Amino acid sequence: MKKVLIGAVMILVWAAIPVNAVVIALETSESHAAGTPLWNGFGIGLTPDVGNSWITGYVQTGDAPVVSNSVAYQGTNSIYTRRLAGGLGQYAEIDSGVAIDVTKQYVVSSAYYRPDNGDTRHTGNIYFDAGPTNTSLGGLNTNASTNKINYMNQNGAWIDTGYLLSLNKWYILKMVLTIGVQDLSGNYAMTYDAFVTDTFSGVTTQLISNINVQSTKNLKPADIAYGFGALIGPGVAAAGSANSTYWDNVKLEVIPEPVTVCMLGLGMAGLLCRKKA
Ligand SMILES: [Ca+2]
Repeated sequence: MKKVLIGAVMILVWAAIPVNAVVIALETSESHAAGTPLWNGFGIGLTPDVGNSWITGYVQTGDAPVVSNSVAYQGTNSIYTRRLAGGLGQYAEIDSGVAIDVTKQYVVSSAYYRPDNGDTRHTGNIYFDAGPTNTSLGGLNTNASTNKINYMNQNGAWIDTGYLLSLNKWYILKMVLTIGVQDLSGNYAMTYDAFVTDTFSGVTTQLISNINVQSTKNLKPADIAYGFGALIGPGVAAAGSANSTYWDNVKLEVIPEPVTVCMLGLGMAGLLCRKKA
């Protein structure tokens, strides 16, 4: 009888243990009274649950989005944005006030609801931006004709993802931001992934992966010092009608570097005994 030891293999396993994201800006709307505008038109905004402030968006009529108790994803309040026919949007931005760490990933998310309320159009936009000038880097919105989600590509154009949204239903829109290499001007390129969760079924769908932001909008030193923001608001209204959307749990998070541990494993790949005839 001859025994043949085929192999005993030492296996080194490197495992990245996921770490919970750290919230750097959050608005649940629960601590503000219904009817309160997110900002007062003079540059003074509500203080969110976590983060620096709500500030004026780059397109607005002087009327801010307001806290509403009509419908909510969690609690009793959310944020209502409405754009009148021929009017400009009610945009507002939540800022973290936390400088960007270019070695980390960031997450921008919000619950999003399109009401069946008699308005003929229900398009909301959520962008991520950085720095004091509210320059949108990328984002998601709803195509007003097809009711499908669009993303912003590297040329600033809206591209159909094919994901169809229903009215009177909360979805969670999420974008994961990855900071890339530094260019010769000292600015950083960025890419982003986007996801949507149907809160009724609980199913999360990846919409896009590794989309470049516009190179002309690469992160500049002033943007990095100021930090990321999440800008929400309504899309364009239809002629003769308005456009309504609700938002809840608008959130910015930073993902800490994963804790990498080395686990030493001794694996016996096989011990084969062979009997010689
Ligand atoms: Ca809420």
